[in-house]
Amino acid sequence: MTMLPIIERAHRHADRMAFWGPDETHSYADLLERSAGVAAGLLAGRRDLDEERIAFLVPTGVQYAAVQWGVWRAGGIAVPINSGAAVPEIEHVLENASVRRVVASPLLLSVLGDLPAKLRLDVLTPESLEGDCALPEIEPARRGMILFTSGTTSKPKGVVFTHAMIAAQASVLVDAWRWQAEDRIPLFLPMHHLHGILNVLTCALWAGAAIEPFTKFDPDRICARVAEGAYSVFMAVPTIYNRLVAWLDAPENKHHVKQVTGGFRAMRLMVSGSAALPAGVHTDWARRTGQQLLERYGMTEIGMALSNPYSGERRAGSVGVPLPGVELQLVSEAGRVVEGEGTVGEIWVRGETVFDEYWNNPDATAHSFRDGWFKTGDIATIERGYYRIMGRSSVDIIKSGGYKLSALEIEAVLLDHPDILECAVVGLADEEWGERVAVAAVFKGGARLGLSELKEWAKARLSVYKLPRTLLAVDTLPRNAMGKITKQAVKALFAEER
Ligand code: MLC
Ligand code: AMP
Repeated sequence: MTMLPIIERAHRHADRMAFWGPDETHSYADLLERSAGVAAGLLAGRRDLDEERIAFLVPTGVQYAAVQWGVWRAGGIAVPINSGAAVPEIEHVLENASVRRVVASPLLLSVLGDLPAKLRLDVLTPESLEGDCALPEIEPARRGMILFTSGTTSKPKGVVFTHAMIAAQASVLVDAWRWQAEDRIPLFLPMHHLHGILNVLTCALWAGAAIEPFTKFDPDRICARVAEGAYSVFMAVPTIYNRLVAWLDAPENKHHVKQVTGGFRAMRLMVSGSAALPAGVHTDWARRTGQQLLERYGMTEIGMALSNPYSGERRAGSVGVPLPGVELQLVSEAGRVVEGEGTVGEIWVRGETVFDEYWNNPDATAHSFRDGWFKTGDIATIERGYYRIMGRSSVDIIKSGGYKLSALEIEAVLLDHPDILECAVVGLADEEWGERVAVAAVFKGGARLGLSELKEWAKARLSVYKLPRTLLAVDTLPRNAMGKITKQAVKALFAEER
């Protein structure tokens, strides 16, 4: 019988610990049993979910993994929901993926707002899903997960993961970064994006390692556990490394710094990714902890593509070389493959880790590929054998706190505000967040709206990380000869203001 590779591997690790926390631990056997129960509960007498999309809203931990695996084992497609999302954002996800059933922990149920009634959803709790039945065979080509990601279209698109893709992405990282069953890792990243779901959760469980779950990144709690030597591997976005540096510098923590830096020093591996790690943070972290952060580059659509080496030079400001099995080329604006060092080009990728389609969006899918290569929109060059990310081809994509945001999505929401006539959203460089969301707005009539008022209004429509952080009232927006708003000129307006 064909069994999903991660399930097959979990059987081999049955007695090992998969999750642990202050009050409870869960073995792989426990996870297998729970996920079989979830699968049986979802099947409810059917033989196979046949790629039914099951959305879920479950806090990080054994229950999250049990629901994800339960959906997989029943033949469904798992659609994780951002527990910090605004109701209209969740509505978009549920409608786009034609979701009819949502598994929600009672504590997170309120996040759905009025959607259960409005969309006639069947809402199930993880605890209610149990049973014992024969589970279907799942072929590698079967689709297993959809992650929604922003891009150059206004609304987020669903990246479809087949089981083959998930297996390829996990196995390449487990090998490259030498995951071992003895590894222990904290998981505090959001569980609706690739970094937390694949690089941490799936890789750890693939390797038979143990995870300590947290519902969010809390530096006090994490540093206390680091000081106790709880972890061997650590993965985070650059904003989190900034936060850790700030924590170590805070006068109130000065008596704990030695133990905490000692805990970091003792780790086997510390990784940074999802956004550019400033070279200064890399060197500062090495000075404080002796750890050379391993920076890598990836994307929801392609998994991890470039990585500094596990053994060998981990260079500050660089993202290393293609991971095994990843084919990568740099392509100039004229569409020619760039050869040699020092010339910039867009990163195009192909290979087993690369996705095939956006859910229910053949146009966006077709637009993203050329001759079988996925066009990432990221610009890079090669310097002394290592790739360096130089920026993005679209000014409408913003990376803030490791989240990818679409300026167009935020603009579309802000334009619904009764006082806003027109607006332009841009990302401004920010030491803490990488970039922060800034909006230049032309108000209607004599209206004058403050930033906090605008944020308060937008909160019901956008996740917290998409909210405007800077607001500039302007009389007109800068336009080119064709009448199109020029975002570079909008950025210049903010620079003048400072
Ligand atoms: C929150 N705040 C922001 C903000 N987000 N301010 C500016 N810009 C942002 N983006 C503000 C809030 O309004 C609040 O302000 C304060 O910060 C704390 O908010 P919070 O929600 O509690 O934030 P916090 O939990 O501290 O979150 C910071 C974070 C989080 C860095 C831990 O953003 C995070 O987990 N990011 C990781 C995202 C991720 O996993 N991306 C991977 C995508 S996959 P106030 O005034 O109310 O205090 C991918 C592929 C790959 O990229 O390669 O990995
Ligand atoms: P997402 O769409 O959320 O998966 O985000 C993927 C994007 O994050 C990529 O297209 C890059 O722009 C960015 N990214 C990921 N890792 C890095 C890195 N190490 N350096 C710079 N940008 C990165």
